[in-house]
Amino acid sequence: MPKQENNGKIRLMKISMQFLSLPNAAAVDADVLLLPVPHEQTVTYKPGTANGPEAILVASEQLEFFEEDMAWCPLLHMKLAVLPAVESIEGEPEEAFHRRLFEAVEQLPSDALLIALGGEHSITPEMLFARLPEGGTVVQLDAHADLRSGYYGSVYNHACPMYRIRERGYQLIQIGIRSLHANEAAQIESDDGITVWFDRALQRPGVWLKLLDQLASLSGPVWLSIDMDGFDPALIAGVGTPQPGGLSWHQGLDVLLALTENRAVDLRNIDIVELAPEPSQVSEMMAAKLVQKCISYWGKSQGFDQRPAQGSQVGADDE
Ligand SMILES: [Mn+2]
Repeated sequence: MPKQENNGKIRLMKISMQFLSLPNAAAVDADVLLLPVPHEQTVTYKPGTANGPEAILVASEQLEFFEEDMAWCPLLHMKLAVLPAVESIEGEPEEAFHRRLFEAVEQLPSDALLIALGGEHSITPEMLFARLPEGGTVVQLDAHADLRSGYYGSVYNHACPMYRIRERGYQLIQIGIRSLHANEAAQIESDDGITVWFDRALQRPGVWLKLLDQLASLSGPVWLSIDMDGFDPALIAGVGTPQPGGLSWHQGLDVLLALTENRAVDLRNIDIVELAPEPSQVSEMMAAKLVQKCISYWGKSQGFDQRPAQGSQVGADDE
């Protein structure tokens, strides 16, 4: 059984986790792959992101099979697999963990929708490098720019992933930013490969519409990286480094919809990171429902609703 050191406490992730309590398809047959990455090494404020993936999967037991926006049961037509978690091993150097994460993701079937569940935001770069080696655009929902070149002595810190991504030449669109270092602001200013939509500016309807226009005009491979602290902490208190302000639930869904409705965009990769479960359990429910929206919007855009009902939900008790 995998185990991990979490601020002195060893915890175990159940070997077999499920989404919506449904049986897991074989990875090679799956249309949707959920990859738990309960990695928490560089926490700077509130601990708990290592418990994020399990909390999301447990919360998913409470979701309906029917997804109301697209008015269908996505998993009646799609097969889903929750993959074995990629977890750090006690005493493992950071670099070795990130290499293992790259290798685990590199071998996954490339035509399925991958949704990685964090864990802290430091997990994004290696997964991106493995899935989109030819380049592409990263759309990042986040309170923080995450553009530091290093933090507390490590390039693998959760304050650094977008710096590492820019270093490799991926285009970057940042949405909801409201906390950054002066050096990060200077990089945004000087780097043509970064478009930033600051949270405060997005409060003006005209600016929000301009953002949606940009998403509608994108093309090519896109990685959607959702740091849950991009949302308003009044909606989701369970994040590692909360900041006031932030996107509403519906704004977040509008970003997802703009990308899945855009025929020129290839969106097969999403991460949902930095969830730190909390006593009300509202935060983990929001993340679980967001996973369901990702599956539903993407699946509908790919025409899965026209396919025979042979998905994971077949035979499941729906009462
Ligand atoms: Mn982040």
